[in-house]
This record gives sequence, C-alpha cells and structure tokens, in this order.
Amino acid sequence: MTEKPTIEAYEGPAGGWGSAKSVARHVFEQGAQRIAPHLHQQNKPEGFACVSCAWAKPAEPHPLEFCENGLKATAWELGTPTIGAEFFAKHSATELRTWPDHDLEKAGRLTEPMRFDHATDRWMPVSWDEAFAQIGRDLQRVDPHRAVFYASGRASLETSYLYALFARMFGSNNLPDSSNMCHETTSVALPQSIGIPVGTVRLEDFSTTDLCMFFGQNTGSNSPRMLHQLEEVRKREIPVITFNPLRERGLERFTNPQNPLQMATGQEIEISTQYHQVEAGGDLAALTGLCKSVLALDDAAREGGSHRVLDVEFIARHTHGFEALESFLRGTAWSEIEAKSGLTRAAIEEAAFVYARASSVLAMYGMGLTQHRNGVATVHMLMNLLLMRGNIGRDGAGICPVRGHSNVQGQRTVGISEKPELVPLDRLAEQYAFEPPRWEGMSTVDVCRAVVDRRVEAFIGLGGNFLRAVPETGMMEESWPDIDLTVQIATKLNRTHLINGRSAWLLPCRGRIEIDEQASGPQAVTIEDSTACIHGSRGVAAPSRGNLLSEPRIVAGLAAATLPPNPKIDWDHVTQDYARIRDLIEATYPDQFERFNERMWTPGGFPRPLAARKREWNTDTGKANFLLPQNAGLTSHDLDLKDGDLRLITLRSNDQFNTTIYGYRDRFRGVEGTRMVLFISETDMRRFSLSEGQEVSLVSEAGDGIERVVAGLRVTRTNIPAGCVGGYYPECNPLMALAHFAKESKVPAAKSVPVSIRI
Ligand SMILES: Nc1nc2c(c(=O)[nH]1)N[C@H]1C(S)=C(S)[C@@H](COP(=O)(O)OP(=O)(O)OC[C@H]3O[C@@H](n4cnc5c(=O)[nH]c(N)nc54)[C@H](O)[C@@H]3O)O[C@H]1N2
Ligand SMILES: Nc1nc2c(c(=O)[nH]1)N[C@H]1C(S)=C(S)[C@@H](COP(=O)(O)OP(=O)(O)OC[C@H]3O[C@@H](n4cnc5c(=O)[nH]c(N)nc54)[C@H](O)[C@@H]3O)O[C@H]1N2
Ligand SMILES: [Mo]
Repeated sequence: MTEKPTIEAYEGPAGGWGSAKSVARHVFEQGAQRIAPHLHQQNKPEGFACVSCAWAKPAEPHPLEFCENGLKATAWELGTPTIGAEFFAKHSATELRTWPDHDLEKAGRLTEPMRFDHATDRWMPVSWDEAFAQIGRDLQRVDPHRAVFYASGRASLETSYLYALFARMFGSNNLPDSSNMCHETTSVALPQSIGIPVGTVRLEDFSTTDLCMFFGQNTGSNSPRMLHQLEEVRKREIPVITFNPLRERGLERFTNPQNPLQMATGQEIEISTQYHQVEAGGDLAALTGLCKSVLALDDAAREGGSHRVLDVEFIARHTHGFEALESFLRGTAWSEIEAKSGLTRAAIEEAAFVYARASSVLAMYGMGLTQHRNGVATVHMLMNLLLMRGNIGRDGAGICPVRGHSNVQGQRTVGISEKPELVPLDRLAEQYAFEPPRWEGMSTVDVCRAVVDRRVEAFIGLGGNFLRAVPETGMMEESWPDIDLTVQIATKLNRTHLINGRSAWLLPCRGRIEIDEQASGPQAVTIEDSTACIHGSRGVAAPSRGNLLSEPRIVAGLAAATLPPNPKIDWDHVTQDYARIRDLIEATYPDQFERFNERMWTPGGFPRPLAARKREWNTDTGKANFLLPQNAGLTSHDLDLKDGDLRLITLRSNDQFNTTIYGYRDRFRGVEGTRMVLFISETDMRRFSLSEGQEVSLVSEAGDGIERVVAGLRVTRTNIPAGCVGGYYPECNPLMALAHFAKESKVPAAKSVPVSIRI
C-alpha cells in the first residue's frame, strides 16, 4: 500500500516546483481527461468555487486562481473511478473497515443509493423512492430531541438553508456542524468582544495593512491562495509576525508556482519576518505579554511626551472594560508570561515593538487558537490587543479567523446552528406557518456524549466523516451501531459509512464542480467565504457516472417524505430552480441577502453587512469589550501535566483535506510514505532516550482511568518546543478524551492532548 517511509528535512519553499509536481501527480492519478479542461474555471467569477478551503476569491482573479491543495480537491471530486453494486458485493463492511482512509476514498465516487444489509454485512442498492420513503417512515417514529442533523461545512447556502428548515419543521434544533470542532470558539468569543460572530477583514485590507500577524494557522497547506496576498504584502516590505510551535514552511518562505520568473530563478520570498515558537497552548500568555508590552510602550511615550501608543480616543469612545484589562496586565508578572508561553520577554517585546509602530494591523488565526480549553479567552486576548490600538473598523486593520470548509461560515449564516438564539425563529414561524422548536440543540461533543449514552435515535449526516473527525473515536465506534437510523449523504466512501445504525442508508450526491441540471435548466449555488463575501458557483464538469442526485434534491426528498404537507413550502418546486431557494433565504434574512439572485455573481462576491466594520457594536454594553480570562491560569490548556507528560498537537499534513487523505507525502515536513509519525524535539528525545525512527506508542493522560493508546508511531526529530509533540489527525483521535474541549465553545481541544510515551 505505501512505499517505504522516508523522513528528511524539506529544504524547498512553499509553492515552487514541489507544488507543481504534486499537483500533476494528483491530476494524473485521478483521471486527467475529466479534470484538466476545468482547471481554469476554478474560483473565477462565472466558474465554480473551489471545494477546498474558504479563503476569499478576488474580483480580479489571477490567471489560475487555485493552489496545489485546491487542485487536489478538484481532482479528488472529479476523479474517474466509481464504486457501485459490484464493488459492494465483493467487499463486506468488516473487510472495508481494515482499509486505510486513503484507500476507501480513492476507490472512487459512490454511484447509487444504498441500504445496509446487516445479515450479509454489505451495502445493497435501492431506488431513491424506496430510500426516501423508508427513511421518512423511520424518522417519523423518532423523538425530535433524539434526532441529529449534522452538516459538514461544504454544502452550499441553498442546501444548508433547506436542511436547517427540514430539521426545524421536524421539530429539532439538533443542528451541529463541523464548525463545532473548528471555529465555534470564534463564534462564541467574537460576539462577546465585538458583536459579530465572524471576521472583519476583507481582501482589500491586505493592500493597505502595515503588519500581518499569524497565530496558529498554517497558510501554506490550509489556505494557500492567501500566499498571493502575503506575497504582495512582503513586496511592500510589510512585516509578518508568526506565533506557531512548529516552523511551518508556508509561513517561512514561498515561491509562486504561477510566476514564471520566480519558478525559473528559484527566487523565494521570505514570509515571516519574526517567527515565535510559542508552546502549544501558550498563546494566551504570549498575547497577555504583547498587551502588557504595548501598555509599557504607552507609559514610556507618555513620560517622554511623544505620541501615545494606545488609541485613547478609540478606547474612550468605542470600548468598555479597559481599566480592568490595564490592572490585569500590570498585575501579571513577566515570569509567569515567560513560563506559560515558552517565549522570552525579549522576544515578546520585539513583536510588540513592531505592533506598536504599525498603524494598521491584520490578525489571522486558526485551529492553533480555537482548539484549546481556553480558546475563547485566547481569542478575547487577541481582540484586546487589536482594540488597544483601534485596529478594527478601518482599512488595513481587523480580525481574520481563517475558516475551514468552503462554506462553513455560510452554513451558520443560513440557520445551521444548535443555538436557537442565533436563528430568526419568529420569522421562520411566520414564513412557513409552523412552531419552530425553541430548546437548545446539541453541539458536536454533546452529540458524541449522547451517542455514548445511547440517547441518539437518528443521525443524518450531510457530508463529513463524523466517526473519524470527532474525539474518543474508540468509544464512539462501539456505541454507534445502537443508533436506530443512520443516513449519510456523501460523495465518497469513508469509515463512518462502515459502522452503521440498525437502519442505515448511504445517499450519493453530486459535487459542486459538476453540472446540476434541474427542471428549469442548469443550476448554480452560492457560498460564503472567510471574509463574509457571498459568491455564485456554477458546476462545469459532466456529473460523475451513476444514479446521483444533487444535495438540494436529496434534502428536499427526505423532507417531503418525512414532514406532513405544508402549503408554505413545496419541496419539489423549490428545487426545480434554486433561485426560488435564494428567494426564501432572502425572505428570512432580508438584511444579509438583499437582492440575492441579482447580486450573486458580483465579482469578488457581495459582502454581508458587518456592524463591527462600521464601528457599531452589537454587544451587551453597546461597545467593543475588553475581556479577561475567567480563571487564574494563563495557559490555553489549564490542565496540569504530571512529570513526563507531553502536550500533543494533532496536525493536518499537506496531503489531506481533513479525514480525506490524498496521499502520504507531507512535503513541507519532509515526511513521505507514512502518517504514523511522532514529531518530537531533540530535548525530549534525549529525555526519553529515543532514537530517530524508533516506534513508540502514545498513551492518553486524560486522568479518567480510561486506557487510550495509539501504537506504531515513528519518532521524528522536529524543531518543536520541548514538552510539545505533534501527530497527525485523524490517526491520533483515539487519544482525545470527549471531556477535553474548549470550555465555552465545546470545540475539542485537539491542539493540547495530554499524552505520555510508551516504549
Ligand atoms: N489542504 C487543506 N486545507 C484545509 C484543510 C485540510 O485539511 N487540508 N482543512 C480545512 C479546515 S476544515 C480547517 S478548520 C482549516 C484548518 O487550518 P488551520 O487553522 O491552519 O489548522 P491546523 O492545520 O489544524 O493547525 C494550524 C496550525 O496551528 C499550529 N498550532 C498548534 N497548536 C498551537 C498553539 O497552541 N498555538 C499556536 N500559535 N499555534 C498552534 C500548528 O502548528 C499548525 O501550524 O483548514 C481548511 N483547509
Ligand atoms: N484531532 C483532530 N480532530 C479534528 C481536527 C483537528 O485539527 N484535530 N479538526 C476538526 C475540524 S476543524 C473539522 S472541520 C472536522 C472535519 O472533518 P471531516 O468530517 O473529515 O470533514 P469533511 O472534509 O467534510 O469530510 C469528508 C467527507 O465528506 C464527504 N464529502 C466530500 N465532498 C462532499 C460533498 O460535496 N457533499 C457531501 N454531502 N459530502 C461530501 C466525503 O464522503 C468525505 O469522505 O474534523 C475535526 N477533527
Ligand atoms: Mo474545520
């Protein structure tokens, strides 16, 4: 299956020839004929929105507005292999469970709706009518409190809106989505700080900013098109400061594969001008140190009679809580900041000095902040840093949570949320003449807990690989077969489809890149990017072989079969022409989606109105709030480790999209042919007497007496702070205890899993 693993330092830049080669290989392996003609239509105003990351798509796109990983995603969706009745007659679920994630998806696109036959341990083809009718009958027997409507962030605004409506008409607010494992920390923290749940940065801000800061976001692998903006920023000699335990290549240097001169000459652009290898979970302390330094610089300016460093006018007019922050900062000792961040005072002051001199600052962050116990407090502290100098609501400044899936932000915008207070329920009640449920639904970790406690009767999955993506995968797989009804809407086979409820269905859908022909003609859909701009996306490739339906049709089919007829919505009619769904969205959210159908093809997308961009604050105080950590500890993990324990960061490689494993080449980290590695510092190798290449196990140290082990990890010497180790997600997910999540947002704390090494 895999070649002999090799691990050696990668000397090249991000992008460059390595990226070009990697792309060519994926296009070739997946079937070049079907893919190549469509590459130039990726992220173009009239083309399709990439199915990989959520980064913004510019109004004036580059000739080829895509990246290595976007191409892999396109190739993976459009690849020619398919799997149908023959494949499933040959392979039982028990057998397929022994296949690695990579091989399962690589087998090809699903081709027909299927029902799982427990007697023969196999998926069996059924008709769509039969599937809808039986699922509808099964669902009607389920208590809405015990039904879960999960979504992974790729589905369009149209699909997502219908899906949320279906769940609520069924009587359930159990609408968790992948952002519960991802940027939910942002969605909780930012409304408290600045009154909106999303970032304020737009693409144009990169042309006027004076400083870019990165906290725990791996641009080169996970949002590589942002390297275009960073290239431009660096050409203007704007500094970039990074906080990350690992030296991520895409944040160090970059060669633009679309720039012939750079490619020919091997010219590299330095990205980060300062790189701070903070400890895993050390950002809350590091940010506290940054804020403390800014205060000290302001003290010095005041004493010296020079220009203030704090934006006193902004603080007075627009904020609340500065005095409390000030006394917190003055009362926090540098010794504590240094101990908890793993950085020296001098290093933090060096970053603060550049920050204090920049007039407009952009702060980007990702899972390195959100997937921690104190993630919410950390995002608050980052916001505090920006607010101190009024770095919000003006050009070139703002906060930029870099989102994951291509429409994960949009799903929340159109009602996929377990939190009823975030959804305009009264308006829905009026629009569709029904009484929506008002109770608080389950988040992803709540669902996991409920599955383990046998409190879930039905699980519908709109995309995703739930059982691989969540924590506590061992216990989850054990409990899952006790669910009465499991339905998965998917493009490709994954492990979640091999562990099934009593009545189990697998419904294959078309992908966004494929032409979607309905009664009124070919359809387009819309998505929202990380900068809150809404884009149209039109399928361009012939649909994959087989008996596939589009996602809106599948959701409509399920809804029509399950719900009593409602004169206010004709599920079949609205999915004959998706413009009708957009009209419904506009009727529910008139401020956000004004003239939706007309504006959806605006080049660069049309921006949603965001109050904080105008310095209007929809918070409890009517101001932007400076907020302090609620508990005394200054770390993002707040779990004390026993001597000898380590903090495990679970990581994405450059050859995967979440649980979709494209291959075994993590080029930037020099790992090839395996994913079973343990990234560890030289210091810890000596401390535990380990040698390079040795195989060890990791044991979870969650302190609850449950034994969780991942074996067969190759010791790999890495430039990472002592005390922290790294391993790949999802291979390391069995180590994550369900109870170990961000306190206020319930995002699993995947970046600080307490572990020990067993030899
Ligand atoms: N190609 C590709 N693109 C993707 C994805 C993919 O899997 N593949 N996934 C998509 C999804 S759903 C998401 S959510 C995003 C995820 O994109 P990112 O937010 O970049 O998430 P990760 O790669 O999990 O980790 C980000 C970085 O956090 C650093 N880190 C870990 N712990 C800490 C810490 O305590 N402090 C700091 N400062 N840094 C830390 C890690 O070293 C890593 O560089 O990407 C999206 N885009
Ligand atoms: N340890 C650890 N765990 C993590 C993370 C981490 O950093 N560390 N990250 C978390 C994060 S941020 C996220 S977002 C989750 C996500 O984790 P996943 O659940 O893996 O997310 P997806 O990439 O959506 O799921 C992949 C599956 O979606 C299906 N699919 C692909 N395209 C489509 C489509 O167009 N329509 C439909 N219906 N299905 C499709 C395919 O069947 C594919 O197998 O994992 C989380 N889990
Ligand atoms: Mo994500």
